Amino acid sequence: MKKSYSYRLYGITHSLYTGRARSYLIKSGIPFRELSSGHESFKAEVLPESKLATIPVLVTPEGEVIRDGAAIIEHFESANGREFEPQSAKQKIVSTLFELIGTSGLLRPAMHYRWNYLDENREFLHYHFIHSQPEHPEREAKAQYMMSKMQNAGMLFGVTEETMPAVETLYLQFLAALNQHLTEHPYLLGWKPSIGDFGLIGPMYAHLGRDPAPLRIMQQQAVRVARWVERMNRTDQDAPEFFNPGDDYLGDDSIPETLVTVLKILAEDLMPETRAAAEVLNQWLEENQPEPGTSAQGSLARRIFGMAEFSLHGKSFSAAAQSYRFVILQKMQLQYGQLSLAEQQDVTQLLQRCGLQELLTIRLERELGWSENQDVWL
Ligand SMILES: N[C@@H](CCC(=O)N[C@@H](CS)C(=O)NCC(=O)O)C(=O)O
Repeated sequence: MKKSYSYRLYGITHSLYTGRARSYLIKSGIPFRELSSGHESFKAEVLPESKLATIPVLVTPEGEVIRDGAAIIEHFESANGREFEPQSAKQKIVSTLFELIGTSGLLRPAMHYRWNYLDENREFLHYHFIHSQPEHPEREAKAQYMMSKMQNAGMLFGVTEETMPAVETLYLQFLAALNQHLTEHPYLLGWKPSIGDFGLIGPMYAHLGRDPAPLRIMQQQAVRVARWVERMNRTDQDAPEFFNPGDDYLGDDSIPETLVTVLKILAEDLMPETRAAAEVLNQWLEENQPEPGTSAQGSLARRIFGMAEFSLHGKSFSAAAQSYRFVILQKMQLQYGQLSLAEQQDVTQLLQRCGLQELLTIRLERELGWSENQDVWL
């Protein structure tokens, strides 16, 4: 019998942002068929509605076109009682924090371990890039073009000969700490995945947990993280190594010390980069005064607001400042604003311990909104 898939997910296996939406659909038990954005229908039917040529894009059985991983997840979460959003204060904020880390904070190692290890990764990447294109005479040339376009975009995240050792040290420290955290629980916040797990799986699946060189590192140095990556792409809980499993987030709004350690490491570049990116964007806003409703997000590397300059481990970094970081940060700050005073105090204390408290106050001069599948300036 032919199975019918009611949802269509336009994406590709090696795409970072597709990994977030795909994992959510899998964990939610939503039947879908994944189609490459190289399909004719992507240009003909999807693009006029999705507006930007990014993936993932979801087409619902009713024909609604939803672009952006967060919007795809929100489409289901708003209808299912927020199944994957922890309800207690600290866990809710930490979940959104990992959405920020997954969609912005880890782009640098994700790009580095894909594009600066080409001896190991080249054949694997070539397979994926060529098979994102339908068969036609220019297929090879198009694949080469896309590969060099993405490689160049990868350079914009600040990895140079000079900074590479710092990027690797930080990533390996993070990997070891996350591995340690996953000793006690199968997911970030306990026994089921959260919005934060879905954010984090973006870079950890397509790039860092799948491309040959970083996959090797993950399997050899962080087997629990490698298992979490597998787990995030299975419908069931997939935690047979835990002999007394629960089925919910941890009780009492608990944030394990092991997760605090992970966040402290991530704070090392998340904080200076976010601070510097906010300065760049605020400067751009002042100089450009975009009309309310204007699109705030171009496709990767095409809308450059400027380079965020910051230092880390004594090295100078220069990385493209992007608006998406502030889309998620704004969401986190809104969630914080809705907490009671006592809950806000709890969260502030936690973020202080992680070196992340400034995330509560760094703001752009203009808010970001969502209209017709795009992030817009309000
Ligand atoms: N904010 C979007 C970003 C999507 C995105 O940038 N996707 C990448 C692939 S992983 C893409 O389509 N890049 C092509 C381009 O920007 O031209 C989301 O979360 O879905």
